[in-house]
Amino acid sequence: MTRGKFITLEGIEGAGKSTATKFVCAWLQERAVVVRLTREPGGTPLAERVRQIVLERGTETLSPVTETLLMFAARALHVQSVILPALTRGEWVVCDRFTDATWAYQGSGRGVDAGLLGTLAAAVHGGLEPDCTLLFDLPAATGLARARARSGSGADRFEAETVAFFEKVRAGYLARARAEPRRFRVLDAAAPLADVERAIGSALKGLLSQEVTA
Ligand code: Z5A
Repeated sequence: MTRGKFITLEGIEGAGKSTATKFVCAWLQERAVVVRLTREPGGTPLAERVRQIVLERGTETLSPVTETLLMFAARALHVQSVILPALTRGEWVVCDRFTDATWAYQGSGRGVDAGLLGTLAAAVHGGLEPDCTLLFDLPAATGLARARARSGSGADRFEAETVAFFEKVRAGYLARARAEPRRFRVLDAAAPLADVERAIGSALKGLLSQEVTA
């Protein structure tokens, strides 16, 4: 059995990932690919509970390191019980965020030490990296305006952050994309949806043809 492909979608708040995941899954299913759609933080019942903890605006402050540990705790559950089993069965896993989000948000955004992030990533999913990462790139002000128009006053802990914070996160993502150009496909997420979907289709075509020629 050939291992499935692991596709991740990344970007700042309001970049359009959730909208795009539906398009990605439909595009693959039309070509007879068995797809498992999932997300981070979350993807298992326990990891979804961790998600609630990191998103809610509670009375207790989460330090950047605590936030990082919670992201990796959720990821450890998710990798072991959802992602690896699905890939081994030959399914393609489409995941709304993965470890690049931790590098961008906790690393570039919050200033968590890169050595710690590398150690945790190796311990939690050493040997597993996405085959393709679609990075939805757009100015932070545009993404935040979209997200806030949708959420109204119910903003979560991240939606409540400043434009300056999200610009740091965006810069972190772009630096990762520059460092790994073969894995990343950077998409102009400020473009009209039809253009974004065309660019996604072109990235997926490339991935599917690798599968056929492998
Ligand atoms: N987080 C972290 O810090 N560290 C980690 O390791 C991980 C996550 C894994 C998860 O919250 C938070 O966890 C996340 C980072 C942090 N917070 N932030 N920021 P989430 O999943 O609730 O938040 P999100 O991932 O940012 O989702 P989102 O706000 O729903 O954004 P989105 O999925 O990218 O956008 P969308 O919902 O598809 O689109 C937003 C709106 O824009 C919507 O009304 C669309 O109809 C519209 N849209 C989409 N595309 C377009 C185009 N092309 N043109 C115009 N309008 C568009």
